[in-house]
Amino acid sequence: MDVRAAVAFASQQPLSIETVQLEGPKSGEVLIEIKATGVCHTDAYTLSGADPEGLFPAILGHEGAGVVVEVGPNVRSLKPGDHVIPLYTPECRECEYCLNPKTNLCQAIRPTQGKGLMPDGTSRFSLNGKMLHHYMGTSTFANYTVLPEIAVAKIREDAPFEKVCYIGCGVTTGIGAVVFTAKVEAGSKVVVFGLGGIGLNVIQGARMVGADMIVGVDVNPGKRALAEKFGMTHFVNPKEVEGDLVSYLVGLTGGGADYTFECVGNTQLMRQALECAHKGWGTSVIIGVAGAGEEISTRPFQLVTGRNWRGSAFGGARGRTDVPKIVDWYMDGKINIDDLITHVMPLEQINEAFDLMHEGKSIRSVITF
Ligand code: NAD
Ligand code: AHE
Ligand code: ZN
Repeated sequence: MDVRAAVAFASQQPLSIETVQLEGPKSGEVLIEIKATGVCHTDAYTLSGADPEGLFPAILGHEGAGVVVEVGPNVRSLKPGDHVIPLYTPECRECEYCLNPKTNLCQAIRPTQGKGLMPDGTSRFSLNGKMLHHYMGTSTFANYTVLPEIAVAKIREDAPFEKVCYIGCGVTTGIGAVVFTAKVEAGSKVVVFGLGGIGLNVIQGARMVGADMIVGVDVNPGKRALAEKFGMTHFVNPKEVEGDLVSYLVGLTGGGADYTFECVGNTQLMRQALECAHKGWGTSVIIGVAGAGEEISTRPFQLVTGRNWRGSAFGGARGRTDVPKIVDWYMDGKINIDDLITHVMPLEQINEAFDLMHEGKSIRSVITF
C-alpha cells in the first residue's frame, strides 16, 4: 500500500515527505495506522549522525499511537480496531531477559531491530523499489507502519492519541526511571539534570512518589516555570553557580542527593550527577543518550564510597504490561501530559518540530496525521 512518510535520506538533512510503499504484515506482525507521534530528542540524535546504529535511508519516529488495521497470521493478542502504542522495547514474555525481573530489555528481536529490519531480516518499507530502513522497530513518522505483535501495547479506547503517544517514549522513560528503575522512596532528595521532555517527567514521577526535595538543573532559565508546576522545589542554573557545581549541589541537598538523574546526554553532566549523589547510598541514573565514541569517567573512589551508577532504558518499563497502566494514570489525572505538549502540527511541518527542539522552544511537538 502507499503510505505518507517523512523519510530521512541522510544524516544532517531535513526529512523529506514522500509517498512510500509498505508491505502488509507477515506472520506475527500487525499493520497499524499511526494517528499521532511525538518527536523525541533521540530522533534528532540519530538524524544528527551521532548514533552508531543510525542507518539511512530510514523512517524515524518511535513515540506513536494508533489503531490496528490488519493482523498477520499467528497473531493472538491483537485484532483490527484495537488502540495501541508501538514499543521500541518489546515484551515477548519468553526470552531470558523477560523472565528475569531485574530488566525490561527484551532481546527477542533486538539484533534485527538494530539493523533497521523486521525480525525476518527484511524491511516492509520501500521507495520506488529501493529498501528503506525501519527505525527502533517502530517508524512512527508514517501514517501506517508494521510492527511485531510483541512490540505493541494495547491501550484503552477513550485515551486521546495526540496525548498518549508521548507515553510511547518520554513519559514512560522519565516517570519509569523514578518508579521502576530507581524505585525512589517518599521523602527522598532528588536532583534532575536537564528539564526537557524527559527531565520534566522525572520531576513529575518524583513528586508522584512523594520526594521531599526535587532540584532541577538546566542552563535554560526558560524551563524553570514549567518545572516548578511539575514539582521542582529548587532550580539551579549552572551558569549562575560560582565555583564547583557538584559542591554546590552537595551543599544544597545537605550532603548529597538520594537519587540523581541525567536527562541530557552529556558525559560531563553524567559525572557531576554521580558525584553529587550521597556518599554511602546515593544512586545516579543515566537516561541521556551520548554520542558515538563518548565515554564516562569518575574516580573509582566515588563508587568505593557507596555511590551507585546505573542507567535506564524506556524507564525500566515492560511495555505491554506497564504502558496501559501509565495510560490509566493519565486518564485518571495522576500525571500531566497536556502541559508538556507545547506544539501540534501536521507531518508536512515535521522539520519545524526539530527546529523548535534545537532552539529550546518546545518540550514536546506532536505530529497528527
Ligand atoms: P530535550 O532537548 O527536550 O531536553 C534537554 C534539556 O537539557 C534542555 O532543557 C536543555 O536546556 C538542557 N541542557 C542542555 N545542556 C545542558 C547542560 N550542560 N546542563 C544542564 N542542562 C542542559 O531532550 P529530551 O527529549 O528531554 O531528551 C533528553 C535525553 O534523553 C536525550 O539524550 C535523549 O536522547 C535521551 N532519551 C533517553 C531515553 C532512554 O530510554 N534512556 C529515552 C528518551 C530520551
Ligand atoms: N543506538 C544508540 C543508543 C540509543 C539508546 O540508548 N536508545 C535507548 C532509547 S532512547 C529513546 O528515546 C534504548 O532504549 N536503548 C536500549 C536499546 O536496546 O537500544 C547507540 O548508542 O548505539
Ligand atoms: Zn525517545
